Amino acid sequence: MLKGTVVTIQRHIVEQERMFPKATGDFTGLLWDLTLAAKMISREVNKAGIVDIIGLTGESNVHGEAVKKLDIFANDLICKSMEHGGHLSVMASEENEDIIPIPNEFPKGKYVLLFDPLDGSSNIDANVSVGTIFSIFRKKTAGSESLKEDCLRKGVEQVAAGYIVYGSSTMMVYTTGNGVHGFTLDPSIGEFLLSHENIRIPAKGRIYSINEGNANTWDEGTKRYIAHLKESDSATGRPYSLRYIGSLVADFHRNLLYGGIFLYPADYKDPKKPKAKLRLLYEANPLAFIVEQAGGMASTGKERILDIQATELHQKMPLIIGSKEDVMAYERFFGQKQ
Ligand code: P6P
Repeated sequence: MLKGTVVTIQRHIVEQERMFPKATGDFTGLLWDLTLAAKMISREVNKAGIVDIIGLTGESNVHGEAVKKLDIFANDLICKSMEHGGHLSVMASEENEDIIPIPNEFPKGKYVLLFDPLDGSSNIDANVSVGTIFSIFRKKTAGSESLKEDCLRKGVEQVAAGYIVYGSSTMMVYTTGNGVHGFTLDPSIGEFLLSHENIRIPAKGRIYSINEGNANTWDEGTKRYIAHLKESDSATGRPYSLRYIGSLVADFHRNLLYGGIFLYPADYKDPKKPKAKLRLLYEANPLAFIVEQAGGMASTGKERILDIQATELHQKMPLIIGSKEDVMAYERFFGQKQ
């Protein structure tokens, strides 16, 4: 990239497309539509305190979680922004129990979009950063029908993934398999401008992110690993620092830039039936693609996230993600018995 020039995300996406001689511009159009939706969600999130869209809708989503108006707004906006472009054959969202077919009045395309429209939304009223997460596959079935089968994939098959974090500034971070690049929204011109080219996560961090309130539900290996982090580190003579916002995109984004490890292990209260919380398709997979492209690692504790074959839209998975040396250290502890 030319140094010192102003690069918009639109221009960056076109330059990424040029790396694929057979590219038809379809993929570029899809990402452009996503950036428009991101700008409109950012506008609403940033004025939520003013306009009466804070508060519960009185409804709940497929997971029984109370739904905030901004969740609904973000979900509807992404669907409406993406369904008519002719780039997609099917969508699936955290907010919708089943797949979101492309209406018959619109042309269908060859891509699949999976997304969490507003992750961390329970934090909205407290003005804590929230985020949108997206994962894109190429349709694998023949024909143009909207099929769930095209959504149930292995993370390694993703052609793009990214997130938008709505914080002190709005940033969009994405990968198409050629590194990870971050863009900061300049609201005065309504453009995402390249601010973090080719993000690399430090091999080892000094931050761990986990909900310590769940400590009694952890398996023995996780307990030992977290206790290990609280001892003085041989290299620095200091323990790790705990940083946990409770908003996945915000916690992940900080650790991507600074280094560190985010952990949401399964609940082992019933060792025969460990219970995970985070979703594979539109939380773990896209962030795993990003972190690996940035030189990091994403694991369940014993398996690479991107190798897991999805079997359900809202399938949950333990997520251990961040600096490679930290995730590898966790894997050495995980599974240790008494
Ligand atoms: P807990 C938000 O509800 C979310 O899905 C993620 O954004 C976040 O990392 C996690 O749940 C927080 O969960 O159980 O620590 O409140």
